[in-house]
Amino acid sequence: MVLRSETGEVEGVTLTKSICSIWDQVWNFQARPDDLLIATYAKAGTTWTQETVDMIQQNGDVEKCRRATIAKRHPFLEWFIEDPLSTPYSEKPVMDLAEAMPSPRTIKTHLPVQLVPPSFWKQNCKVIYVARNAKDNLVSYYHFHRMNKALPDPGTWEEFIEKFMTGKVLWGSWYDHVKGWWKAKDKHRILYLFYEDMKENPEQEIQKILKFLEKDVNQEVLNKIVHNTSFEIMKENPMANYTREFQAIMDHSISPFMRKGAVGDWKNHFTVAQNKKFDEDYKKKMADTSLVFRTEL
Ligand code: PPS
Repeated sequence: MVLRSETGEVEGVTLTKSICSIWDQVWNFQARPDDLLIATYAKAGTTWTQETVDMIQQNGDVEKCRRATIAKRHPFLEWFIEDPLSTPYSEKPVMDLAEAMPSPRTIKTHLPVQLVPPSFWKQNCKVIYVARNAKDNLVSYYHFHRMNKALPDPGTWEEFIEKFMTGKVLWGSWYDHVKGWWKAKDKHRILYLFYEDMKENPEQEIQKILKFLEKDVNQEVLNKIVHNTSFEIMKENPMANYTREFQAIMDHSISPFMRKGAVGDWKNHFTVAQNKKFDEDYKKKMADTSLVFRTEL
């Protein structure tokens, strides 16, 4: 039986107790110059971007991309992975895996920019950041908390909206996260992408990633990447849809990891009153940024 995680804080940012317990190790992680970091607020399109990047790195070879699950292909910096040698269920830091991995590595993180291990900046690593509009991000996060027992209990939908607005959720405030990374892109090698753009015009966004990674593919390969990173294909891909591992903690019958993959699903969740309150609060929290999101296409 897996218990829901307790939380702690690092510099005011809510993280799981487990992450807090290995924080020194996370902070001192040694990045390499050719590491690529994929950074997101949780549920903003991480897995989608990971699969896209891997398809690019493997030059569109689907079989190569299915060599391992997405969690094994790209270590999740601050997280834990099931220890296959242990019964009952136990976990070990993913970092152990990352450290043993040959270069070039692609690493996933949900850390806000100020908590990214300094070695990534020292090594001038490239980072792809993906942001998703707050309302869809919140809806996706709520359903993920319901199905993933490694996360704290979300409470009711109403309660979860409140937690999200106050930033008392894992990886902290969505508002600070997207704004912090937006600012950082002027100082570091960061490609800042939006989930909504990826949905509207995947080919165009893949082209941006190609350019950023200084890679080139022909039109046939590009078409293949667009096809294989579509929601419909990824939903059925066991190497990308999280059905191959974390079975003790993720219950896809409550809500699948690949849930809807849409822009605007928030409309099916927010009441008129909730929406009004959220918008008013949003305006205040986002008044100090030039960052603009689309909540529908
Ligand atoms: S995690 O756990 O933080 O790594 O989750 P993450 O991958 O960031 O986000 C999961 C949401 O992304 C949707 N998704 C996609 N949308 C469109 N196209 C593709 N290919 C795709 N792959 C994953 C996934 O369905 C989750 O969103 P929701 O809204 O819950 O469906």
